[in-house]
Amino acid sequence: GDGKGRIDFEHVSFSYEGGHGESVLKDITFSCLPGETVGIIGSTGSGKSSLVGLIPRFYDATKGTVRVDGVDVREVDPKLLREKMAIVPQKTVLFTGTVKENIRWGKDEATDEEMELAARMAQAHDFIERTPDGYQARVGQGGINFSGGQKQRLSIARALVRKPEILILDDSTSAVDVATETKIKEALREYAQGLTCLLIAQRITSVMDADKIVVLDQGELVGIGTHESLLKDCRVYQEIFQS
Ligand code: DUT
Repeated sequence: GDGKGRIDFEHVSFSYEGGHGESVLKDITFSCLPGETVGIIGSTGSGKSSLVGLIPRFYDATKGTVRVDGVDVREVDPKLLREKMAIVPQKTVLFTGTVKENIRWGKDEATDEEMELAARMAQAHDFIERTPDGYQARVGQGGINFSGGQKQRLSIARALVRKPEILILDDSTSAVDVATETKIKEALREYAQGLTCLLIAQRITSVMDADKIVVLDQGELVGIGTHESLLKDCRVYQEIFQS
């Protein structure tokens, strides 16, 4: 397609500076086409977070090339690069302030309508409305007055209000129940068409309806394809499925 939000990994290897020199990612090649939802699955330490961290240039590849919209990310100012994307980290970061301030963080010009649509897509609108002060409710330090799953949904709303071309969810629905997670994915499909979405997950149910799934094992890409094809011919995927 000619849409924006294409990502290419070309023979990418990566090791952390000051690490043990060991490759955390080994010769990874795959593409996310504009508008695709790509799942990334693999056991803990397999390199999932490191892989997506190369896209906004939290780190740069040791070997190989990462491209966004065809351009080598090393040739792009990280600030400009990050304007195209929204990343929901594993650990949600909320600050003391209102729910509204937390969702609009980094996008102060967003209207109330835009904020509410983002919250609806993230399945956060209903629980926000149920609190006495709604969007004006105070978020305690570190978000202590919200559950883990609610905090994750607020972080997803914060990402969506930025209307990114690329959305990276790093295990951001781990504390959200499967039914609610499904609703989030359906809302994204309906309202955020054309959005390229990378979905890191531990649970197969989180990624099984993705356009394709990348399976990592100790830094190596050991499978890529749909749920059905991986169940047939990727041993690591079968093992995750059975566990
Ligand atoms: N690693 C470091 N330094 C870091 C982060 C990670 O050395 O700052 C190592 C730990 C691990 C490998 O890189 O051996 C891959 O870690 P990553 O966090 O990318 O793996 P993951 O698949 O995202 O693990 P998890 O599911 O536990 O988040």
